[in-house]
Parts: sequence; C-alpha cells; structure tokens
Amino acid sequence: MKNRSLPAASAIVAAAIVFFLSVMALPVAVAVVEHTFVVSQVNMTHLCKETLVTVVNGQLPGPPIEVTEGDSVAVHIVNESPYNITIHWHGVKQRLNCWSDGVPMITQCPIKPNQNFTYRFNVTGQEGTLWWHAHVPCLRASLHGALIIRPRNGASSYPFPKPHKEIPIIIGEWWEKDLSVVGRNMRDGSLDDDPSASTINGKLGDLFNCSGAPEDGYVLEVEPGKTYMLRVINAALFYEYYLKIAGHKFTVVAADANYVNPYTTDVIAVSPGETVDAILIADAPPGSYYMVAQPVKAPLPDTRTPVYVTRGVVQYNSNRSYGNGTTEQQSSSHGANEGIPFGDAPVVPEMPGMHNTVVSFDFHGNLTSLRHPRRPMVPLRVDEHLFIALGLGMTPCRRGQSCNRRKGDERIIAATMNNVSFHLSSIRTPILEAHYYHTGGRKDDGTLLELPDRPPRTFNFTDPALIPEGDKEALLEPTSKETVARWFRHGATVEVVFQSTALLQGSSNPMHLHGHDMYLLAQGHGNYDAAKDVARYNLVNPPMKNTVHVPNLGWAAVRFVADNPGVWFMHCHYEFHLSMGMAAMFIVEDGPTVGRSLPPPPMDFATCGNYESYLQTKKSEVSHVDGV
Ligand SMILES: *[C@@H]1O[C@H](CO)[C@@H](O)[C@H](O)[C@H]1NC(C)=O
Ligand SMILES: *[C@@H]1O[C@H](CO)[C@@H](O)[C@H](O)[C@H]1NC(C)=O
Ligand SMILES: *[C@@H]1O[C@H](CO)[C@@H](O)[C@H](O)[C@H]1NC(C)=O
Ligand SMILES: *[C@@H]1O[C@H](CO)[C@@H](O)[C@H](O)[C@H]1NC(C)=O
Ligand SMILES: *[C@@H]1O[C@H](CO)[C@@H](O)[C@H](O)[C@H]1NC(C)=O
Ligand SMILES: *[C@@H]1O[C@H](CO)[C@@H](O)[C@H](O)[C@H]1NC(C)=O
Ligand SMILES: *[C@@H]1O[C@H](CO)[C@@H](O)[C@H](O)[C@H]1NC(C)=O
Ligand SMILES: *[C@@H]1O[C@H](CO)[C@@H](O)[C@H](O)[C@H]1NC(C)=O
Ligand SMILES: *[C@@H]1O[C@H](CO)[C@@H](O)[C@H](O)[C@H]1NC(C)=O
Ligand SMILES: *[C@@H]1O[C@H](CO)[C@@H](O)[C@H](O)[C@H]1NC(C)=O
Ligand SMILES: [Cu+2]
Repeated sequence: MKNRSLPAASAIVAAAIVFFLSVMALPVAVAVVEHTFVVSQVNMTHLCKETLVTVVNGQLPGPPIEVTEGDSVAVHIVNESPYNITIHWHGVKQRLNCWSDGVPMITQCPIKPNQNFTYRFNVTGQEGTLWWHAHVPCLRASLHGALIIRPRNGASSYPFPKPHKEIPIIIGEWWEKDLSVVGRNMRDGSLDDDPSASTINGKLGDLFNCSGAPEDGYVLEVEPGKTYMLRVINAALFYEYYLKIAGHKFTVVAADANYVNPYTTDVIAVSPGETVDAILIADAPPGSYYMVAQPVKAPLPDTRTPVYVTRGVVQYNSNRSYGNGTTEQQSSSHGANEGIPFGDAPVVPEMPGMHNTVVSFDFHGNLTSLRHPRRPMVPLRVDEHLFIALGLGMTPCRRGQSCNRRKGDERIIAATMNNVSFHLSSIRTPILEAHYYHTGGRKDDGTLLELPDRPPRTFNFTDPALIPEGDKEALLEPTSKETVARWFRHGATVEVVFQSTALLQGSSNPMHLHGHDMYLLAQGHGNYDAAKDVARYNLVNPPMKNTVHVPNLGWAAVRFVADNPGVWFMHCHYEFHLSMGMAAMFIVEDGPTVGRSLPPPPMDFATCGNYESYLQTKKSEVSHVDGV
C-alpha cells in the first residue's frame, strides 16, 4: 500500500459565513463544505491477489461528502493517477451550473494526470442520498462515494422519526482486471470482462475466500430497539441488486434524494445509479443476521455470466443495557435472551430467484412521492414527446479498432437509442463550451446529429425471438455511431417513454438524466401502448428520480421540465451499455432572462489546451462542520 500523508484529506474546515438577507432580515447560515480528493493508485489485496486500484484518498469506497441542504461545496481534485479523470456529482441538479457536472468533453476537459481541478456547486432544494463517481469508462467501479444531504433544519425535520444512526450501504464490485483496459474493451464491443466479486461498503464478505480463509464482510452493529437509516447506493457497473436482511423489514422513505411515502418491504431493489433510503428497526430477537446483496439477471435466455452474491452481517450489540446508564459487556458465546444465541451462524435470508425481475418491478411500482413543501406539481401539459427504444446493434469495424467480436472481424456490438449509438468524435473543445460560445453544439449548425424522436421503424420491441442472432434480428441490427443530441426550448415539458427491447439481449436499463429529476409516471411489461397506458399514468404523486429503472422487456414513462440550461448527458447507467453508446446529450436552451440563462464558465475553468496556465484560485473558503 502506498504510504503517504493526505493533504487535509476530506477535511471539513470549521466556521460558517452568515449572510443577512436584507429582505427577510433573518440570519441564514450558508456554509462551504470543502474537500480535497487525491486520486491515486494503491495496492489492495483480496482473494489472495494484490491488485492496483485507482481510488480517492486511499479509500474504497471513497470519502463521503456530508452537507446540509443549501450548502456550497468545493472539492479540490488532485489527480495523481495515470488517467484523465472527471468526477460527476450524481443527482445534484446543478442549476445554472452545468460547468460542474463532470462529464469529459461534454461539460469539461478531463483532468489530466498531475493536474488539479476544483468543482464548486450548491446543493439546493434536495435532501437525501446521492453519490459521486468518476465519469470515465469503468473507473467509477473504484472511484465513488456517498453524497449525503441533510435537512436545513436538522434531523428533526425528517418526515419520519429521527433515526438513531445513518449508515451508507454502498453496493459495488471488486475488479482484479485493469479497469481502463476493461473500459476500452467495452467500447470496442467486448462483453467478456467480469468483476471478481461484489462488495458491500468495499468488503467482499464470507462468500469469498483466500485459500479458504473468508474475506472480511461488512458488519452493521445495532442496538436492540433502535432505528437505523440505511442510505443504499448501487455503485456497481453491471447489475441491479436485491438487498435483504434476514428477519427484518425495511421502510423505504426516499429514493434518489426525493422523499417517498413510507413503503414497507423485506427486499430493496436498487439499480446502478439509483439510491434508496430505508429505515431498519432492530426489532428482531438479538442475534446476527446476514445482509445479502444479490445481482438480478435478465430473464432466460440470458447472455451474461457469472454473478456474485455478497453479504455482510447485522450484529445485535451483545452488551446488556440496564437502562440506568450501565452497560455490561457480554461474551459473544454467551446465550442471549430468547432468539439466536450469540456465536451461532447468522440467519440467512431467503432471496428471490436469480432471474426474478418481478420483485424489482413491484418495488419500483410501489414508490410514490411524499407530499412535501418542496414537491412540485406534475406538469400536465406536455410540449415534447419522445419514444426512445433501447437496444443493441452492430456497426462496421473501423480501421485500427480491435474488433474481436462476432462473425470474424467485420462488426462490433453497439448500444443504441432509436438506432443511433452515441460516440464523441475526437473533438478539442467540450460540447458545452462550444455551445456556450456558439462555435458548435447548436441545433442546425451541422456539428451534431439530432436524436430521432422515435425509432425509424416500429417492430415488436419485446419479442424474445430477437434476443439470439438470427434472421429476425439481422434486419434490425445495423446501426451507426454518431454524436447525438436533442435540443429543448427552455421551460419545455418533455415526456419520454423509454422502451427496453429484446435486441440481442433482454436486459433492463437504468436511464440517468443529468441536471434534472424525472417524474416516473408509469412502467409496464411488454410494448408501450399509448392507447391504454396513458390512462395508467400517476399524475398525482409519481416518484421523482434521476435514474429510472426501465424494466426488462418493458417500458417506463417519465416527464421532466427542461428548465436548466446546459448540455446534459442522458444515458444508461449500466457501464457496458454506456461505453457501447446508449447515451445522448439533452441540450436545454437559455431562458429569456439572465437569471434563466447559463452563466459564463467559472473564472478558473480550464480549457483543454492550457492546463499549464491553469490558475488555482485561492479564494478564502470558509466552511463549517456539517450538522446543526
Ligand atoms: C503495488 O505492488 C507492486 C508489486 O508488489 C509494486 O511493484 C508497486 O510499486 C506497488 N504500487 C504501489 C502504488 O504501491
Ligand atoms: C487525456 O486527454 C488528452 C486530451 O485532453 C489526451 O490527449 C490524452 O491522450 C489523454 N490521456 C490519457 C492517459 O488518456
Ligand atoms: C495540486 O494540488 C496539490 C495539493 O494542494 C499541490 O501540492 C500541487 O502543487 C497542485 N498541482 C498543480 C499542478 O497545481
Ligand atoms: C452558490 O450560492 C451562492 C450564494 O447564493 C452564490 O453566490 C454562488 O454563485 C452559487 N454558486 C454556484 C456554483 O451556483
Ligand atoms: C476459496 O475456497 C475454495 C474452496 O476451498 C477454493 O477452491 C478457492 O480456490 C478459494 N479461493 C481463493 C481465491 O483462494
Ligand atoms: C445499574 O443496574 C445494574 C443491574 O442492576 C447494577 O449492577 C449497576 O450497578 C447499576 N448502575 C448504576 C450506575 O446504578
Ligand atoms: C459494549 O461494551 C464495551 C465495554 O463497555 C464497549 O467497549 C463496546 O463499544 C460496547 N459495544 C457496543 C456495540 O456498544
Ligand atoms: C407493490 O408490491 C406488491 C407486492 O409487494 C405487488 O403485489 C403490487 O403489484 C405492487 N404495486 C405496484 C403498483 O407495482
Ligand atoms: C410480440 O411478441 C410476443 C412474443 O412472441 C408476443 O407475445 C406478442 O403478442 C407480440 N406483440 C405484438 C404486438 O405483435
Ligand atoms: C439503423 O441505422 C442504420 C445506419 O444508418 C441503417 O442502415 C438501418 O437501416 C437503420 N435501421 C432501421 C431499422 O431503420
Ligand atoms: Cu442500458
């Protein structure tokens, strides 16, 4: 392990600026939460093997960022890795601040090795769990962490009883392969790389071993009767996961940093990019219980193997509390009250079948947004309708590309939206910068292709006969790589129906939109049919999501208001789909006033050519320790 001291790593410097808003004549404390993220490579050992991994501040998962709603955040990135890096603040709305969205060559030049960059953004009008991750092919598998937003008025203003403790539960993967190579392979259509294990909070758990010695697992210690808020994040590249704890139920209270009506369930379904906040009450007989995260596979015939289940343990505190301030430590082999004696093997939960996608469908279908002062009304009038078919296709192999896929060397797999596969050609200026300065990225200037509003041809999208290569599928497989964008007038209400298809696979698609939350109006199995499905829209309290899990061989209908000017990436959060092109840019035009238009880039914003002259601003940042 590389031994170095970290410069003020994840320090939240104390102090608070107090702004006196003349209008309200009330003091409102606004704070700057400041972090330094050193991106570097360290050796970590799992499964008997030392592996070089790229991490932030030597940690996997990376450091959490904890803020209070309304705070300003400044994160100084020090790139000591050999890779070009950007960090995306997943789910942060970045109002009028697209410059800090962290998508390479779309919103900024990547941070080169041995360079620094500072992200500045405000976290306004959002509460709950989000996360941050590198937006570089595959490297997000080891470059990620939680972003926790607490209410301005303290934990007492949660719309549920204040939990005893709040615990991030980050589901991830352990990769022994070089992730930068895996990223290149995926871009070139190879699906042959797999992780070596799944993880909970970076731990592989006892289903994995080194020469028979089990790997450490994550342990959540609980006190009987107490309430815990689990902030569940799926940071994995490949799979949706089911999370269960033997002998316990969850009450889901938020998803994607939006409160939901409390929903009690014994299983949480969380797709890559999604977050779920759930209350766990330690109300089972004291003992130990496995917490299991199991990947969800597409229905058979499924193309991807293998899958890895991981587990940790919920361990009841074995100390006996006398209720008079005295706790007595008990030996762990000592029999407890009723229930499971300590020291026995933890109780194992019964998991859904590996290919059972119904549990996920029900979970997502049961989320409704909580009535909350900040909950906006669902827009009823729709200005733009898009129908986006998600699938795979084939493009001709380009010269110089390693086309080791299918039928010799002629074609490679691509992932598509309406028969176009996203590809950023070698540009020197990020799209957002070109768009802002009118040197490109504008509608009709010929630099980008417009994403079609619907697929070029209607077919039976969910016919399983399209999954294997064959005559039926062959007609639909040719596709092309383009730099695709769809422009929206400022303030337009956009309805998008995402249709998962059976083209060469039957997988679900967690669709993520940057800079906006989407109202998830409805989901369904099979082909979307407006004639009957519009009637099923929830226009009263649909959940608001930044990542919408589009069911396997099914669809999801969403609406959003395009009122945040900028160039926003919209893509599948399965890394292989994203790398293969299941993406597009949603470009929201400026509004009629300065206050509704994208401001110029920050003073210290680097352009791709002049990193050398990049100025590290030394603004006096004043911060506070978060928590009221
Ligand atoms: C990782 O381990 C390898 C082999 O032991 C060693 O050569 C390398 O210097 C180490 N790298 C770091 C960053 O510690
Ligand atoms: C990093 O990006 C620059 C362009 O900004 C490119 O020239 C260079 O090859 C990239 N380096 C790596 C290691 O990918
Ligand atoms: C980047 O930041 C680190 C830590 O603050 C500093 O030591 C280093 O000189 C900076 N590098 C550049 C190129 O500005
Ligand atoms: C954050 O909020 C402060 C105070 O309202 C404002 O001055 C600043 O410009 C905002 N920063 C960003 C990046 O939006
Ligand atoms: C884990 O244990 C099994 C069975 O004992 C063994 O076959 C396997 O090699 C072990 N894995 C590692 C990485 O040592
Ligand atoms: C609390 O109760 C226990 C059990 O009755 C007793 O042993 C202990 O001394 C008490 N502690 C105090 C501080 O009263
Ligand atoms: C149990 O009691 C011991 C000794 O008082 C203490 O060190 C330990 O932290 C306690 N465990 C928990 C989970 O509270
Ligand atoms: C909610 O979940 C239950 C099973 O727990 C299921 O029967 C029901 O159909 C789900 N509701 C929706 C709207 O999906
Ligand atoms: C699509 O294909 C499925 C499976 O073969 C079939 O059940 C369904 O009826 C077809 N739908 C249409 C509209 O043809
Ligand atoms: C998809 O696009 C490719 C390349 O432009 C074209 O050859 C093919 O006909 C299109 N497919 C359909 C179904 O329109
Ligand atoms: Cu996808």
